[in-house]
Amino acid sequence: MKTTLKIEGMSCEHCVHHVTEALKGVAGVSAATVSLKENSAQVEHAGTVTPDALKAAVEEAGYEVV
Ligand SMILES: [Cu+2]
Repeated sequence: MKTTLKIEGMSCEHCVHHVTEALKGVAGVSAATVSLKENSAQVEHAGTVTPDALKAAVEEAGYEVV
């Protein structure tokens, strides 16, 4: 499955890395591509992963999902 998240609060490549690692840390996530330019993340994941779990991971890393 693929989910696109809109993320607020990223300002540099360090943030991108932080968010990418947070998303990859969610069990069932196989890939995460984060764009600073578009303030978004494309996440590939198993059907067991809920959008709420992805949102929680991003928020735990200190960023906002909108
Ligand atoms: Cu940053």
